[in-house]
Amino acid sequence: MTRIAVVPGSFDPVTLGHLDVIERAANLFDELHVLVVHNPDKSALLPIGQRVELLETAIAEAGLSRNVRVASWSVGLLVDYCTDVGATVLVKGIRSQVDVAYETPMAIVNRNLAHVETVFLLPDPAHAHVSSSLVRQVAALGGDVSPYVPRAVAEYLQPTTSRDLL
Ligand code: COD
Repeated sequence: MTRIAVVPGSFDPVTLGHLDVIERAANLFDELHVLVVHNPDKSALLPIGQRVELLETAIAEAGLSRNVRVASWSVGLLVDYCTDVGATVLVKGIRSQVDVAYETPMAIVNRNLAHVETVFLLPDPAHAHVSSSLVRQVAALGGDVSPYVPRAVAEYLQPTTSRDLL
């Protein structure tokens, strides 16, 4: 049986923390779908299409394209996407008790709705403090985001700075 999992997120933008979770999940499952979902609780920086493009580039550059694909989802429940593609597992990264409190009710509801299990992965300590909101804030204030994001994201957010480093 092919084990298919989904890593959902806002990915606004994708960070090295996300990429670490994607890489480790790709080693656990036969097929991994990285799904860009609009989170109505957050104000967006990048359009969904741009987030997908940056994820595709970052995943290709990390050598993960063999069993990882990127998609977006804007209609209906997250578990509807899982059912559509035959995925039985959602993978989420857990950085803190705040993430546990946010993710636990969703994990229970998703199991009740569609028998989709949620697997929590602990972060690499090197990236545990990284979040998209931190990256958006550093970028907005003119700081260097390259320690926190894949190359393509740094170049997209700060093209001049990235060129200067070459
Ligand atoms: N290290 C490890 N993991 C990380 C890191 C890091 N540095 N940064 C982020 N993560 C994890 C997050 O904990 C999360 O699991 C994932 O990566 C994505 O993070 P974000 O910030 O890009 O995305 P979120 O938190 O805004 O998630 C958006 C979702 C839409 C995925 C979420 O809100 C969700 O699951 N919604 C459910 C929609 C639904 O169907 N609801 C009804 C039933 S519950």
